[in-house]
Amino acid sequence: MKEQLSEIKKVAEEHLKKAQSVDALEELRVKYLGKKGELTAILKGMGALSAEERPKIGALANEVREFLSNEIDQKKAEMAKILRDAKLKSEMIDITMPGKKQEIGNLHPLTKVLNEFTDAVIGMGFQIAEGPDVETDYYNFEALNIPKNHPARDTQDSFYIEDNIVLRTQTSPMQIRVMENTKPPIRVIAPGMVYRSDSVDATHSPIFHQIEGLVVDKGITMADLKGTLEALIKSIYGNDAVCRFRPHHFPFTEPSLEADRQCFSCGGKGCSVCKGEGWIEILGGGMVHPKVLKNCGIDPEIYSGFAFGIGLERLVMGRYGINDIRLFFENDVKFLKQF
Ligand code: 2NL
Repeated sequence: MKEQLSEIKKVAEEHLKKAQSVDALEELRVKYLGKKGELTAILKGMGALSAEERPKIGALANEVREFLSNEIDQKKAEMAKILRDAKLKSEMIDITMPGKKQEIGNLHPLTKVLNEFTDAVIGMGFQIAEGPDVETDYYNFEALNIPKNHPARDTQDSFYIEDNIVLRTQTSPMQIRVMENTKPPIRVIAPGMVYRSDSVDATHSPIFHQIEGLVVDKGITMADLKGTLEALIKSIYGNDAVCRFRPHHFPFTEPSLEADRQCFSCGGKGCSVCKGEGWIEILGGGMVHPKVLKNCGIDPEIYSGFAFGIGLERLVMGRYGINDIRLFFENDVKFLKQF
């Protein structure tokens, strides 16, 4: 039995050396130390031994049992450590590596300047009004005192969806809706896309943006219009911007004006930027025509108002020295990234 025990120990040690996994070790534990294991079988057979031999063999068997049990535990722990180390190594993050740069986009130059503009007018007490791009003939033309034979009404100049339905050619229809629904005082800005049947070149696009302003209250005069416009022009172009007003004509305002800004490039002497004029036109405006007020249910004997309209693209072009309106709509990232 002694020989049997040392044989078991020897063979078990060989097996232990060859065991390559935690599972294989567990198998060995069952094989030798389990209920039906080889060592257990010997311990069970000890009844047949003499009283003299029994304690010796018993002690030896326990020694072998202890030895194998310890060996298996130790090897298991070693393997677990190797596995854990390998896992940690494979999951290691080098925190000294430089990070991946996130490409963050930026606002379109039109959006950027429009936001600046709306900030400025909100500071002056205006509210923002937005409305449909597809309008009826009434809101786009009739209510604004644009006569039936006016060239703007021609299908050559405006995009018609149906006889009576047109893509808005200005954002004034929105302001008509505001006047219909609001008792003065009114102070609104209507920014948005407008549509005109122009052929595309460096300064014309069939789609562009307009910002219109409208103020209606008791006692509003041309002086309010001029003061507001001058403050706006300075907030857009800076405090040293010089502007002038000229008489003009629009069907929806009377009297009407256009505002020019002294050429930033030549200071008024005349150059290629201002085409020799010394001045650059930036917006149009005037006192809301009494007929337009009446169309909206506002009594022109009690109330008066002013309105103005600015082309956003032209404003942004002047601001950044952009010489082609098409750049705004081509979505070339090389262009857009610069703002
Ligand atoms: C331009 C400049 C302008 C208006 C827009 C307006 C709106 C209402 C009533 C009266 Cl609801 N006027 N808007 C006035 C003057 C000029 O835009 O060059 N337009 C062709």
